[in-house]
Amino acid sequence: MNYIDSHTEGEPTRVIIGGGPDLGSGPLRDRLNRFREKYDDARQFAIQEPRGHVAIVGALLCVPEDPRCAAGVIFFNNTGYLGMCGHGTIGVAITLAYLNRVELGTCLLETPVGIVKTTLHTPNQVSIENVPSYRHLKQVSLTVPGLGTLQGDVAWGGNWFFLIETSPITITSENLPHLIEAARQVRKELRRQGITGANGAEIDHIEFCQPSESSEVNSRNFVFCPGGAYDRSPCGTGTSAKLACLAADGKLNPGETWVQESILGSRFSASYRWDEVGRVLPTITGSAYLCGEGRLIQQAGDPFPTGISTGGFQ
Ligand code: PYC
Repeated sequence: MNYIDSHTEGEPTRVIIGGGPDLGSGPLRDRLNRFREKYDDARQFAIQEPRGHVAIVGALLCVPEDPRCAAGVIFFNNTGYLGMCGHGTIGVAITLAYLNRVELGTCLLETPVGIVKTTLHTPNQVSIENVPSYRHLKQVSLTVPGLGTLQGDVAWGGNWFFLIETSPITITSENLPHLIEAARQVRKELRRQGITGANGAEIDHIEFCQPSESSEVNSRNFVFCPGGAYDRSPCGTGTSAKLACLAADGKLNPGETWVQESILGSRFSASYRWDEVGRVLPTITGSAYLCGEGRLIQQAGDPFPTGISTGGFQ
């Protein structure tokens, strides 16, 4: 399996450019289901230790169904599949440019949850116009053992998020173990109390926010991902969900810039426009850098042919 690695504002993406499963044709959502049902070994092989690690998001390039798109892409991680991935889309865009499959300027990418417009400003800096995003539930009260009662919004930004405006724990790298544990407890309580996204969808990403120390930044976040990793970047889909909440509260106007900082201090700048049915169309700008290229192999007799599962880490 051939891959190219990059990181977007610190968050890794592994683009599978050859030797991945052949998922056939048809809507990407169906191909994602085929990936999950028939070829999950390939996901594990590409992402799990020792070939990968918990923080990598994989991106399988596919032939798009819509001929306007430069590529189709299915995102996955150490425990499963993602509808969309903002940092990953930025990583895919710079990888396609490196492969000379796209030029600087605008191109479309097809994902299982819709078409995403990407604009390569330079070989490293990319804007993406994400799928329509919206707030589903406002200020849900959630009592979490050890943390008390927290208020959070449920919003869609290409994945489902529970967003807590005032983080229960200060967002610093030193506090990572506490932040991870707190987010895990929040997710557990959401599941236990049956709080979901639309149509019963599981809320699998938790986002804590707090003001930034920098006057150029609007907010700092910590995002806990489904497989137990935290996002090193400010999270593209998480920033989209955040914009949807700000827009719904009238706290950010269309076209105004919102600078979102990650726990590492890396930044996305973001803005939105309304779509025709009152959802926000977020544009997220960030930078990605290539950091590896290679071939994953499996030797006969390997006792861990598809790697080591970190599923229990949740
Ligand atoms: O950037 O959307 C994102 C993302 C989702 C999970 C990790 N990164």
